[in-house]
Amino acid sequence: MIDFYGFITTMSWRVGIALEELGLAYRFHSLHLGRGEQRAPEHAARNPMQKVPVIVDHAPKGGGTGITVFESGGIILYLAEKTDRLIPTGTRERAEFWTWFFWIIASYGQDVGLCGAAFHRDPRYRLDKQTDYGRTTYEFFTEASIAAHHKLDARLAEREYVGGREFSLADVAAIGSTVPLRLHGIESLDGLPNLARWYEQMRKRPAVAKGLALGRDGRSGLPADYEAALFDDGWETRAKPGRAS
Ligand SMILES: N[C@@H](CCC(=O)N[C@@H](CS)C(=O)NCC(=O)O)C(=O)O
Repeated sequence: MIDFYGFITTMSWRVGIALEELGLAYRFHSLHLGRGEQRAPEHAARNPMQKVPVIVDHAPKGGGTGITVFESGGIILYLAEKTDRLIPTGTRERAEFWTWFFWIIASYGQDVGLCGAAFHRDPRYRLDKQTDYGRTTYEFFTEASIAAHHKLDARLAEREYVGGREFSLADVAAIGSTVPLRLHGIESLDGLPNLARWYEQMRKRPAVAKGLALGRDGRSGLPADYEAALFDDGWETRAKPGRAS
């Protein structure tokens, strides 16, 4: 059994989706970030960064005492290794996979996440767009996010999936960050056809839907329109019939 500590955030979605894709048994514990539950001493003991997501695996491969892992990229790699799934075999396939997996973790996820966190949720980063500084910074983050989505679209023009020819952990890592696209400067996927195709494919996966639903219990305290944008509610109405397989 795995204890999973998370909230309705892009990094937590990565972990929920990975657990569901891999069919692992877990218990979800929602830590309300707005109420500061991530800073409680028992959580700080699991993650000195006082953030989510975190997992505690009580039945690790090879036995022994429980293993605690934080950092979404590290957690999902741990889970993939535990099950020997979602990472390709073969030197070339793995090299391609690692390249794109770490681009998602270190570049795409950061560029889009900063854009969302900076201007839509975290009061520490809520800048005054009326000032020159606020406007310039807002534009900087939004442009970086839009550019990252275009790079992902270009990648998906050459391969069906982010990490290569097969569905992999790179897709799991990416979809969590892509869902709140309306908060990340992407009003429409019309100019991003490859990303649109992949996005619809991912959203139709049952494990993705289950992972996204974790902790969405109506108690987030977020404004309803913000929460709807966070989950990109109504994405189906944008989907073009027959595009995603
Ligand atoms: N690089 C970390 C980022 C974790 C992170 O920033 N978590 C945020 C939510 S997405 C959090 O817990 N914030 C609470 C806080 O900073 O107080 C990961 O990928 O897990």
